[in-house]
Amino acid sequence: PQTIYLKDYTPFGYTVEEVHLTFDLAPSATRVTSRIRFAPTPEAVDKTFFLHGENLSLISAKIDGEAVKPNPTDQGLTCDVPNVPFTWEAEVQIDPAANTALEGLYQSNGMYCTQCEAEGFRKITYYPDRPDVMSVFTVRINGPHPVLLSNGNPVASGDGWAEWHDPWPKPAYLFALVAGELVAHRDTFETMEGRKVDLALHVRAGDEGKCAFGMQALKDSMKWDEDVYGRAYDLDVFNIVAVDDFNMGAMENKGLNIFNASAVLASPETSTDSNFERIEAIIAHEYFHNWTGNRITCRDWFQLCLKEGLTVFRDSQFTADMRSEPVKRISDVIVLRAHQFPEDQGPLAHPVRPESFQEINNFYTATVYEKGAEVIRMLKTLVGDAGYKTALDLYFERHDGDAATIEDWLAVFEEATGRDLTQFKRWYSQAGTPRVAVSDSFEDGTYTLSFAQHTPPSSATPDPQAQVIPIAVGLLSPDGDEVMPTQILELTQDSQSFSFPGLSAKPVPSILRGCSAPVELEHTPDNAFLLAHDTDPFNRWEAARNLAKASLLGTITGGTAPDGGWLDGVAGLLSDDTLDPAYRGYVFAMPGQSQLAADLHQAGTTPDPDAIWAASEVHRKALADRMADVLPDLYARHQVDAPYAPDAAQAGQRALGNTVLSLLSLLDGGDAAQAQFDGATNMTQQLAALAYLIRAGRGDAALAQFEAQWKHDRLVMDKWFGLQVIEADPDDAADTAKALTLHPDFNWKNPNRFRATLGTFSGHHAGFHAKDGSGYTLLADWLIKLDPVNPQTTARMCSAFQTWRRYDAIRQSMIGKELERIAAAPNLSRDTTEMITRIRE
Ligand code: HT7
Ligand code: ZN
Repeated sequence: PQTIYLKDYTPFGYTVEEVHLTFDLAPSATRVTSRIRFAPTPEAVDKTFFLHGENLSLISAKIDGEAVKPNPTDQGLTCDVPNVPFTWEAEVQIDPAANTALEGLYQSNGMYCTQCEAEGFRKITYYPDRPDVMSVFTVRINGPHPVLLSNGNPVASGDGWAEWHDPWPKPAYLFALVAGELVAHRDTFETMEGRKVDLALHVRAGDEGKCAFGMQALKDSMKWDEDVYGRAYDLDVFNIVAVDDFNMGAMENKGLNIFNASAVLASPETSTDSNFERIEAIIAHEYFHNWTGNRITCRDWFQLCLKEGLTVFRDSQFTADMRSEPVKRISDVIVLRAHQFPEDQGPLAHPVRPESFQEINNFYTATVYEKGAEVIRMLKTLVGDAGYKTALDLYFERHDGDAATIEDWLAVFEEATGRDLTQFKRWYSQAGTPRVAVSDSFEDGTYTLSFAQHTPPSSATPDPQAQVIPIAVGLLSPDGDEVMPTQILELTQDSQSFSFPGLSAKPVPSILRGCSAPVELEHTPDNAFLLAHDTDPFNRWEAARNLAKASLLGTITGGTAPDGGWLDGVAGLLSDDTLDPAYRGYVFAMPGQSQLAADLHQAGTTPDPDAIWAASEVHRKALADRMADVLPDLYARHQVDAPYAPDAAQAGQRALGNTVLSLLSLLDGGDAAQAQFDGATNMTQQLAALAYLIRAGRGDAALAQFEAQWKHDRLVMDKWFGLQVIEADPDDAADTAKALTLHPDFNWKNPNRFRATLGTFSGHHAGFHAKDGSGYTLLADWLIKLDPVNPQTTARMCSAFQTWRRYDAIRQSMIGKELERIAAAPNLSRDTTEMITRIRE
């Protein structure tokens, strides 16, 4: 496959003045007619008229009304064109019913929908399918469907047709079309500019009762973007459509967002509190793209973090404002460490702004999204809230309507704040997680903190240079008082020291408060002390986590019993009613098993998945035993009497109540869980109880009951599939997943169901890494089967193998063979070929 390089960027030699598209919908023979006005760019160096096109049957092509014969290439066509403005017309035929890859125009349950990011528009018609080509689209849809939608504002409609016009120039990846039998949940929003916007959430009949929360989240997002960023919505309508078959969470098409049904439909009976929170965040994320992504888009796909990193950062600010800032920060850091750190420390490492790719779909990664958001968070920390606001205002003012770059983005910060960001830019160009070693000394009342940074070299970045690392530090006196509130230290050199004079005793430092940079610390803090006294909620949680980790690693490598200090500290916090219940839920949560494997590997020990599993079980049981006396009362005190609401306060109560129930179940054989399952009136309670019943070895009846109750509901059944896999014992996990693939409702072409079963399985650390290699074979078998049908979802799931070099020689050899088998599959997609090649490197 061809490799595309950032350094080779050249602009397209033509501007696209306007685009008219007509769709005549038919499942296997949709006709797409395009009429596009092109004008040569006078200063263009490259005047090649190349239009992308894939899987299209060209029926006819004309220039200024005259038939032409374009030259086909392997990825589109070229054509001789005049050196003056001209009108290109083409008619193509496509086959949405056969489109199982879910890119371009496809069908889901009989409904037509599109997914064009990143390069799907070229499967709809011939076009310069690149984000720096922006144009105004008018779309006519002919089809016998009651609902016919496209981007922008409705122009006119009649029986069997509708016309839409989007006045905002946009790249083709933001194009969307939906046609089907859908019902709408409607509302309105008045913008700060006084514009009335008609909002609609279009869903399949039967799903109307699951729309209210998503609609409220949309209105909250619209208001928040006005209040916090001064950004108002800019069309008369905003449509969202829920689709069952979708490769990712959702897509921000201009004025017509398309959502995976799982990312928008919610009701208390069918959705957990976590589902509600995720839906609120995704709706906000897609809505925020209207400015960061749509009004200002990316010059090329190397700049993907320009819109994704910024939009993730914005959605995390929104969630922090709507819910709890510390809890949101903790959950973001857990995700960062679980997904981005392994990526940055393994064969798939790449900079936040990659410099080359073969298949861009493979670069919608935790690095581009989550590390991209962390980079913006650091930038805000460094320039301060006021500097950030000035820079963002300038960004929107200067680049509205542009296809911009990271250079443009950094330039507005430099101009707005006067800060030189040359060194900071390395966060965009260097791969790898910096490691920061900490040492300290105390002399004559002066405390000195010394840092040394080091980023392990990788093939993506063989010679990493020092980064600008903002380290948030506070100091506590030995009796637990804060003697220095949080200060930002800027580490810019390989090694650097910072002094704090005027102290009467050696303080206890609280370092990297709020996880102020996406780095790993090499440092042994006084965790028990910080757990008891730190004023920074993030570092207090971190202290609990460090204690848990140390205790677990002791059990795994030395067989030691769970640490009493950890048990006392966590037990104390769990019962401390002055703390937010949601926060206490996180303090209890133990590090994930693959995180422990990463820590062991980092420390030079080969991780043994079975030993990690066993140590985690021992620790859970030890905590349950330690708290046995207080658990029933704690459980009773964290039941919610009020009618269900998915808000942070109730969700926190339920989270803690369920955490307590998980411990109780280890003591009572699952009696309390059975009672909760039997009496549950919402999915959060029902699903948690079901999980603990499975763990207690008495889940069969409840699973059958759950299936009978929910077999009509696709999204709930995804939970049923996933839960059985994740709660299986390591020895049974592969067999459980395999048995589920034989279930009549295992529709493997539906990405949600495939991920619920095999994606969940690859996240079952000890099950996936079973000694006999059965987990590796199972996943490889299914990836080989899925690849010809849906390369994008297959390629994403290959990342389950990215950590393979951590494990023992026998496991590595088994994984190596499976990777080889996948690589040898006939006609393997470009997506999966690139992933497997990089993982094997
Ligand atoms: N911008 C979107 C990214 C995306 C995508 C979404 C759905 C299906 C396929 C996709 N490929 C890329 C989603 C987002 O980040 O907001
Ligand atoms: Zn996004």
